[in-house]
Amino acid sequence: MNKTIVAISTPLGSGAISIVRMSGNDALKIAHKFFAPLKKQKIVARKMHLGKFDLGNNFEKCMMVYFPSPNSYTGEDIVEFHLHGSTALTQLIQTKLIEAGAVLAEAGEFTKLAFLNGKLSLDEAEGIIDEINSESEAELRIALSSADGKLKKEIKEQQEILKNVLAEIEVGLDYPEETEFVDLKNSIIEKVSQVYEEIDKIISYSEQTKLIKSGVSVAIIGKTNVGKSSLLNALIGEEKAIVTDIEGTTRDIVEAKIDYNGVRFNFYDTAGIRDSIDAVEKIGIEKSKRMLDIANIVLIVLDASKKITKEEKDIIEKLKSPHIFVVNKSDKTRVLEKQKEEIEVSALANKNIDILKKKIFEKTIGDNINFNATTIANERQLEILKQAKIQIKEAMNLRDESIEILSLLIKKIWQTLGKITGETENEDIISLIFSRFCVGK
Ligand SMILES: Nc1nc2c(ncn2[C@@H]2O[C@H](COP(=O)(O)OP(=O)(O)OP(=O)(O)O)[C@@H](O)[C@H]2O)c(=O)[nH]1
Ligand SMILES: [Mg+2]
Repeated sequence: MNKTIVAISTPLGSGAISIVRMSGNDALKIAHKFFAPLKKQKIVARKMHLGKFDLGNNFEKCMMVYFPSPNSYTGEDIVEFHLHGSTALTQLIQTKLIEAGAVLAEAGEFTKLAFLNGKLSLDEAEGIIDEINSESEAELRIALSSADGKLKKEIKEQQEILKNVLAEIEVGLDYPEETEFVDLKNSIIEKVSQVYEEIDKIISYSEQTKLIKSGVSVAIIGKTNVGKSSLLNALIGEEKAIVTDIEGTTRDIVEAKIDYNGVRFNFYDTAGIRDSIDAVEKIGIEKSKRMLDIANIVLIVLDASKKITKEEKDIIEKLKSPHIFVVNKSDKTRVLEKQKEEIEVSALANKNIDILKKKIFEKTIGDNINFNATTIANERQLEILKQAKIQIKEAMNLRDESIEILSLLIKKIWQTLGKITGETENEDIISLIFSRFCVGK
């Protein structure tokens, strides 16, 4: 039996308006139990009706709109109530609708229905999730290009190439006496290599995209008192971290974010590294060392007025992530030895901070962002593409195998790619994807 679902589709809290939405066969019938247009006119499709919602003892004056199937977001009948923005009111109305037969929607259920009814492809749906969750401008632009179904189109093209290859093989096997198998194999492998190139390109753009979406994490590491906290404050243009001339001022990680060229950068100011006997400071120093491995880039802060120490050399040796040497306190007389690819700054005098930001951008994101490239919506899709890439590589090395084995592998690649367009995907994964939505979307 087809159920009618209901949810509050706007964030909870007070605001100008809130929307409660129903989708399903009974949406209009349930709506009629409570809502009557002020002028008693008939409900017309896709038109806002001003009316009264019967709450039992009193009425809520609100707007109602009806989208009949199939021309709605979910493809089913949809009714929306546009109410005054109050949590108590929207919850009361939702309860009334449930009492009258609607069922509370699960997270992402509206968009899941849209997918199941052919209104959206899987990657368009995932793009919508990201759009809702995006925090920076770059993130939003990527989500929009994905919501546009660009990735799906691109992957479909590749699937099409593979399908044609499979057809070619079929014909070859049906007419073996007329087929030159060596030529056939060469031609297959050439086409599969083209698919490889395409997938590889998408993967490398996606790695950039991933960084943009998660935000770039930048760890500020160094000895005590070199000016790490001062540098954090200069980078974000705000006095967020405590600065003193006492060694060991920062004990825990101080986090701050900025938007630079449309990308989110998360800075982590850490406890200065030294041999400390203080138990709390020791924990902080352990955290700092861990940041060395997990950050996308590390700023190694050194004091221009002092010679490099053994502790600092030890930190530098352990570095795995990309890094930049930041020589701070450049307003003082230089004593420090020259470092590789260093940037001289003065956190105190705000000198060269912009140059440092630019350098961080270049070393993590690259020269520029390719917004028009086909991008990947999320980790799941990226994993699928990487899996497909391995399978294609395998196929390309199968020159000596029989054509039947090659054909089996190409079918497998085709199915792997189908997990992105949703064509070969199973129920479980689809449910998992839609559970990432909030209820009401
Ligand atoms: N002359 C000069 N002094 C600076 C500069 N940057 C920071 N300082 C001073 O250096 C001292 C230490 O600065 P902090 O930013 O607290 O240093 P930190 O590395 O965070 O220190 P810990 O948290 O103790 O590890 C303070 O007195 C700052 O005013 C600079 O560019 N030039
Ligand atoms: Mg500090």
